[in-house]
Amino acid sequence: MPDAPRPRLRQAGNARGLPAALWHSRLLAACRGEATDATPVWLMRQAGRYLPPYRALRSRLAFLALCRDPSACAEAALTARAWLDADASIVFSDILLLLEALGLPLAFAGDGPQLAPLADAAAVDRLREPRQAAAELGFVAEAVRRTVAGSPPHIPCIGFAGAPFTLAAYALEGGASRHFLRTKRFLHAEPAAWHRLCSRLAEAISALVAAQVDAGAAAIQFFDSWAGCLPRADYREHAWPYLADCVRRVPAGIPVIVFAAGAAHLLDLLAATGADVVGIDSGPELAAAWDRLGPEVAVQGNLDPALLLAPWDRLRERTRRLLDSVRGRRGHIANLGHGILKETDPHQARAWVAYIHEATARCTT
Ligand code: 1CP
Repeated sequence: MPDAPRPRLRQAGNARGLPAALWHSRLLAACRGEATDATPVWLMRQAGRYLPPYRALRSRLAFLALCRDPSACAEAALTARAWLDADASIVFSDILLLLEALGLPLAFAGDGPQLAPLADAAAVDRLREPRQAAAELGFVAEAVRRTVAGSPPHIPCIGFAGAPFTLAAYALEGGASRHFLRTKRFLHAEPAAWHRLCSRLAEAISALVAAQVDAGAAAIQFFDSWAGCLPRADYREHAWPYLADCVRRVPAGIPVIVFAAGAAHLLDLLAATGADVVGIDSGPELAAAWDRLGPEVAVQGNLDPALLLAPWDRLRERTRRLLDSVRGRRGHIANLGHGILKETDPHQARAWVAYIHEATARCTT
């Protein structure tokens, strides 16, 4: 049976003219729902604090300084990819840099980010012009360029951005939040300003994504990390349209992954954005979630990041169970259900990647 490419990509094919090694790489083939010689795997936040070389970089550079230094970013991304033998790198950056470029001062104090939050509806109109804001992040594109240049030919670099809802929520809350009360109050009380905010964000996000693709990013992931706080009806009305707009505006031929945390109630809406791949967090059983989405969409995930801290035998058994549950289907990208924890033993993370390759190795002819 011929492979049936996903709808977005079916129309586009290799519209970017990617080199054959990249186009047929495990990750991009899985995004198209094609058979692969082994299941592709990468880890969200794979270049993070669990890795000693990353901690060494961070002892020299503050987090934001690192983000603004393309050669350090490439070093972080490439070292992590090579250590893990992952099937993709992800550009080293952060979703919040775009908010800073839009005019909200950003700091990383202790563990979490802090932004000067938007005070009211009028503050939305004082944000900087979106395309200009994205253009200020030229160092992100340069980090992509250097990451691609340092990668083996069959390893795609994933570019990324925050989704409009999650960025709007950060802009309104000023940091992490438990109940997102400012966000919810704002979107219900000021629907017109909410619309202007999310439209502006979608514009800036799309420009940032286009710049990453021009620099060589071969796939794009949108992080809607906080989407799960919204009831389904509110997500559909106040968040989905802007994410769908971002997905639509990703240059043709580039696969799109959308990920939301705590969002089992939103998965079909995420797929309905037109994304090629839906990231599934650790909540739902992967096979059941995939059944709900249908075989036309690829899925990414969804091992609980805490399992990487478990004894190896337990981790292997749970991973085997996960892989067995979707064996025979095309388009699974192995990953965690959220970012890798800083407590993770890097040797165990690397053994996990090797185990996935070994347990799924198959003949494609
Ligand atoms: O101390 C440090 O070194 C900072 C830790 C760190 C890192 C490694 C932060 C702060 N950001 C990053 C890099 C990062 N952020 C990457 C690239 C690294 C990789 O994947 O290899 C990516 C894709 C992100 C995306 C990101 N940043 C998200 C979406 C993913 C998710 O976890 O849901 C979010 C929500 C952020 C905001 C952010 N930046 C950093 C932290 C600690 C947070 C989350 C804080 C919070 O919960 O509000």
